[in-house]
Amino acid sequence: MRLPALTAALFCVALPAFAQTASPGPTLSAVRSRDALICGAHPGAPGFGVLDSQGIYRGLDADTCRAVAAAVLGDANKVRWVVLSSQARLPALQSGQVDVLSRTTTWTQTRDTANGLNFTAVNFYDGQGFLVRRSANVQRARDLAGATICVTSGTTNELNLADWARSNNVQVQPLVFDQNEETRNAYINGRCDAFTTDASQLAGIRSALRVPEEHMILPDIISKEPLAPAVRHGDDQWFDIVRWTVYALIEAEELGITQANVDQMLASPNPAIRRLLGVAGDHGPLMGIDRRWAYNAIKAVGNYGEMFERNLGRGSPIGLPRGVNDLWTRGGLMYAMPVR
Ligand SMILES: N[C@@H](CCC(=O)N[C@@H](CS)C(=O)NCC(=O)O)C(=O)O
Repeated sequence: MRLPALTAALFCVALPAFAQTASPGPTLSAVRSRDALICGAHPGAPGFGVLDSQGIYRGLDADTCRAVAAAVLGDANKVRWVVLSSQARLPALQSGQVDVLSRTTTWTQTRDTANGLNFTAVNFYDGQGFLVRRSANVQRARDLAGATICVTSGTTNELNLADWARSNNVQVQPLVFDQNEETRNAYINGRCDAFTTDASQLAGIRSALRVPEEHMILPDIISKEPLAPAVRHGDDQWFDIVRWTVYALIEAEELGITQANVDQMLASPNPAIRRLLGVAGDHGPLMGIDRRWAYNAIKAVGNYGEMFERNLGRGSPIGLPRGVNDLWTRGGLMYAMPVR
């Protein structure tokens, strides 16, 4: 051990970091040279990623990509959306067709290892549920014995349905479609008794049905679906950038930084706020990006709570409670690692 390191270890003091600026890795270089982020997006999941009536792509996943574009390029509008079906999404990321996949994708061990992906940070804790017609008089999932259940292929939902049926000794008939739109239409046209996917997507699908009140989501949640933006293996710097952008939005909520007050917050004496907003420290340059990375992201999309409320919360057509997606300080699971 060199002497300064030994002294530092003995006296337990932090050594200054010498390399203050990281050089750009392959994905960051590619994003910079094309001056746009390519984001793998959902064909249409209200609240997560869907075109609005003005043709603007909206949702929590959409805003996550905007935040990354703001952090990296200083402009949240520099995103190109590539719409991907459930089947196509992982190959599109693996092959480099997209820089990031922000599309209701569950973090599983197989995807994280064999499929060559890295999940950055959970932006929504979900779980699989069932949508049924009220007229069917089904109250609980176990009442679905003998039912035909619509499900989309290339999702975690197919295996979860089989696992649930097996472990609860319930016989069901899965009806599998490649495109979510087909699954939805099959449900609407009465070809199946229930539609199963992530419960929050079901809430979005329900809200967009002709008469939402005629349908209900059963109270049973049969799986854990931690949804996270993913990047491909092999570019640690890019992995860090996407991960820390998600953390920055969560940390901003915890620190009380909002889209509206972020400019005043630049003058805050709070060291954690100063570091996050790039007033102190080199936290952006340590990832090869601007020191105002988090400021730019928050200014563009707001903090995590604002993103949640706008896209999915009580005031939105989806109407979800924060639940487990609340901050850890309020009993939820949202816990950002510290920027320091
Ligand atoms: N979180 C689950 C499911 C997410 C998902 O992609 N759900 C389907 C069913 S709602 C979907 O969005 N499909 C769109 C499509 O393939 O058109 C996963 O990662 O597999």
